[in-house]
Parts: sequence; C-alpha cells; structure tokens
Amino acid sequence: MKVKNQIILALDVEDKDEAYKILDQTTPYLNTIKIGYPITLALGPQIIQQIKDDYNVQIIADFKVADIDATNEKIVNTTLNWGADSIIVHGFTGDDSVLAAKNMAEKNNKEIFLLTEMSHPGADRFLKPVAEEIAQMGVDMGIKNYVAPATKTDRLAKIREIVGDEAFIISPGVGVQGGKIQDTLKYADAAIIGRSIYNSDNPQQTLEDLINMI
Ligand code: FNU
Repeated sequence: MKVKNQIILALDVEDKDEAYKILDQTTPYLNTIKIGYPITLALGPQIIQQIKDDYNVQIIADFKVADIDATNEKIVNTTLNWGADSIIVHGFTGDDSVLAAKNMAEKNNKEIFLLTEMSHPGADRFLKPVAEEIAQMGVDMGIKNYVAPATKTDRLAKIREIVGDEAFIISPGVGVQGGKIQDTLKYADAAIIGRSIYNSDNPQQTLEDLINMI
C-alpha cells in the first residue's frame, strides 16, 4: 500500500456533511482514509464506495475483526464488497480466525492489516503480554501489513523488529492520544491520525503542519 505523505486520516465523524468538509480540506494531501464503526454505523456501509468515488482515495476498514473463522470470512468478504481496499483484523483470536480473514481478502485481491497491540493504556493489561507473539504469528503466516501503537514507541519498535523491515506498519495514537509523528515514523510506515485533524479549527492547516514536521 502506498500512503501519500505517510498520513492516514481516521474519519471518525458521524455526519456526512462534516465528513465531506474534512475530506474536501484534507484529500489534496492524502490518499488513504480509515473508516471505522462510527461513520459506517451512522451513515451505512455505502459511505465507503461514496467516499472512494468522490475523492479517489483508498479505504482501510477499521472493523477490528475478531470472531471465529467462518464469521471472520463473512465480515471480511462483505466489507471488501462494499468497496474497502483493506480491513483491520485482530490477532488475539488466533491463527485459524486470522487465516480465514487473510484467505478471504486474498480471494478478493485485497489485504488485511493484523492488529498486534493497541494504543490505549488499557491495552497494557491483556494485549501487551501477547502482542509480540501475535506479531510473530503474522510473520509465520506471511502477513505483510500490521497495526502497532504510536503511543508506545518502545512497543512499536519491538513489533517492527519482529515483523521486519519489509513489513508495512500503520500506527494509530499520534496527536490526542499523545504519540509524536516524528517518533512514530522512525518505526512505522504511516501514522493514523483522527481527532487532532478533524476536530481542529483548520484541518487543512493542521495537516500541512504535520506534513512539515515529517
Ligand atoms: P485519534 N485505533 C487506535 N488505537 O486509536 N484502530 C489502536 O490501537 C487501534 C486503532 C483507531 O486518536 C481509533 O479507533 F488499533 O482520534 C481511531 O479511529 O487520532 C484512530 O485509530 C485514532 O484516532
């Protein structure tokens, strides 16, 4: 995946006019938009293809898929059929669940991102102790794309070490959650940024400032 300016916009707004206002201001600089449950549940899954058609961007569906293999397969297939280019899948469910997601994405000529460790403080309790194993499982399965936290640079560095330089890591947590873009991009290929852009008084200026920092 090629991410323009190494920034992915997390478009977690729930109103179409607001979403389009932010996209008008940011898509001159960006080619990758992450949509998640907030916008999809508020506006319906057809918003994925609408955004793609109206802004010529690639879409990562952040649905953190975490079910049994048979259900993962359905979720991945349906999401990709709605127009998403890739989908984020949790790793903690184990290799059968992840493999079902990976195979279904490949059948659609699309990709999964494997979520290893999360960016929020609560993730230290249950996810952090197994994150390195999740990353290693991804490597063993031949997965190329990963999600790892921008808020914990030591953890991000560790996950990079495990998945290797050829892997593609996208990293949430820059801005409001406390991560710094320059530190994050030492280890990640792209930063996922939401609120500090879309809640800013001037999303375009904020984005330009972030790009200038890279
Ligand atoms: P912002 N996100 C995250 N941490 O923040 N997908 C994770 O570990 C993870 C994510 C998402 O804080 C979060 O749901 F796996 O406003 C939100 O969409 O910049 C975005 O990344 C961060 O948004």
